[in-house]
Formats: sequence, structure tokens, C-alpha cells
Amino acid sequence: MTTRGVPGMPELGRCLVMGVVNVTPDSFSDGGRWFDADAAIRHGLDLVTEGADIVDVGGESTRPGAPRVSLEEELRRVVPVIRVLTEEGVTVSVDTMRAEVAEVAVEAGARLVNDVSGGLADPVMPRVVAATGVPYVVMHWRGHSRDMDSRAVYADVLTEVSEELRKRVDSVLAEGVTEEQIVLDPGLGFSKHAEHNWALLAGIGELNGLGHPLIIGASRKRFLGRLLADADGTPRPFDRSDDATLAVTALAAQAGAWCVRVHKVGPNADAVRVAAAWTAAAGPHADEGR
Ligand code: PMM
Repeated sequence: MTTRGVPGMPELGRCLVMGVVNVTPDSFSDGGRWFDADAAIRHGLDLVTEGADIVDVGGESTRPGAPRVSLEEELRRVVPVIRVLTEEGVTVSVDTMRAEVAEVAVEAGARLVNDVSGGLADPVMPRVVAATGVPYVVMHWRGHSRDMDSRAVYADVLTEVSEELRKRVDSVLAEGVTEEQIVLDPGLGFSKHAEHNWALLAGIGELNGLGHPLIIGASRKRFLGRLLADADGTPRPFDRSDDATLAVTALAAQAGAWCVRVHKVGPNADAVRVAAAWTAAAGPHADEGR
């Protein structure tokens, strides 16, 4: 499976690296660290220096159980950060479920809309994204953070996630989004237990068969902490699962992911280069046997 490009995004012939800037007090793994705008901007620029191709700016935590923030607060958090990073020449994406935030963010310079709800949280979102023309990440999602764990029920997670993503694609196409704008994401950790996440990662080849570039967000998620648990079963803390994230990055890139969304950019940027060199050395028959 070759890595396909996305209009308006860097075209580097390898899996892209999206660095995360959570402008939130309570995010999953780095809550509070980049909450003030200056710190967030500095962090975004540092991520680019480390090798990020895209910087993903979000103002609403999606950690399990998190309450929603108001529209005004989300705008206040992300817009100044997006504006300055854009002025500095950074390719910025906005991580939001709200159409209004997406619209203002694109006006401020964001070049991709990353919607973890895939257009389900705000029904106006696909129409707004269609009007902007920027790429649109449609992630697999079954409900808001406060109750997403109770929805992690699957008989065959790969088939069901593929089917639900296909329906979302049809739905956003009907709202005017074009095929070329759509990037898909299986939504690791969102209404998924560890075994679901592993099955989806192992199914990247099949998910690629949906016909859209794929983004994978495994960085620092709970399933990695669980995998690396102590002998007594205590999960590894988020900030000590970065090496496991790196392993996922290398394997996801090798399996044909278009982009990985990560917190610690430098080593992941190295990993995607390793995967690209490996794939290139495998030559034109690299797809065979996948
Ligand atoms: N995960 C989080 C937030 N945004 N966006 C996409 N496209 N994919 C993801 O997996 C994803 C996301 C939650 O992680 P964080 O709170 O650690 O940033």
C-alpha cells in the first residue's frame, strides 16, 4: 500500500508526523502543560524543530469522562495559537468537533480540520468544512467522552469500524465534502478497549482499503500503558509509554498510514524515516503479501 497524498498537505513520500498541542488544562496525557497561549505557541514551534510536518492545535480535552468546554472558551484557547503558528509558516490543523471553531480556525490559517466525532457531534461541520475546501479528518466515534467507554462493544471491531466509517464518508460526501478532502482515522481509544485498538492497528491494511489516507493516533494512550504494566498490573504512566508509541509509529508507517499523531515528535520523525527507507528498499513489490 503506497502512502497517498492529501491536497494542501506536505507531500514527502513518507508517513507524515502530526505533533500535538493541547491548549487545555486537562488533556489525556499532557493536560495543563501548554494551557497558556505563549507556552502553546513555543511548544508548537519546538515540535516543528523536532520534525513535525503538521501541528494539531486543540482546545477541548477528549480524555474519557471529560466535560465539554464552551464554544467561547474553545475559541479563546485555540485561535491565537493557530494565528501565530500560521504566521510562523507552520502547517496547522485544528482539533475540534465544532463547526464554528473549524470555520474561525481556518480563517486564522488552519489548513486541516481534525474532527474526532467525524461530523457526528455538530451536524453543521461537514457543510462548513466543504465550504473551506481544507482536508477533513473523519474519525470513528460513538459518543462524547463522558460515556464513550460504555459504547466499546463490538462483535468484530474491524468490520464494524470500517462499516461505520464508510457510512460517515457517505454522509459527509452528501454534505458537499469531496473525496479528496477526506482522511480517515479508526479513533484508537475512543469507545475502544485495548483489544479493539490492537485489532484496528493490525487491520491498517484493510482500513486503507476504504480508499482514503489514514491517520493513526496511538500516542500515550491507555492501551499502551496497560501493555507495559508492572508485574502487579499497575499500568505504565503516559509519559513513560513514548517508546511504545514509537514502535506503533514504525509499524503503522510501514503498514501504509498517511500520518501519525504524536506528542513526542523527534523520535517519531526518525521512525517514519526508518519505515520509509525500509519500504523503499523493498521496492515495487512491497505491497505484495500485505
Ligand atoms: N486522539 C486524541 C485527540 N485527538 N485526533 C485524531 N485524529 N486521532 C486521535 O486518535 C486523537 C485525536 C486524544 O489524545 P490526546 O488527548 O492525548 O491528545
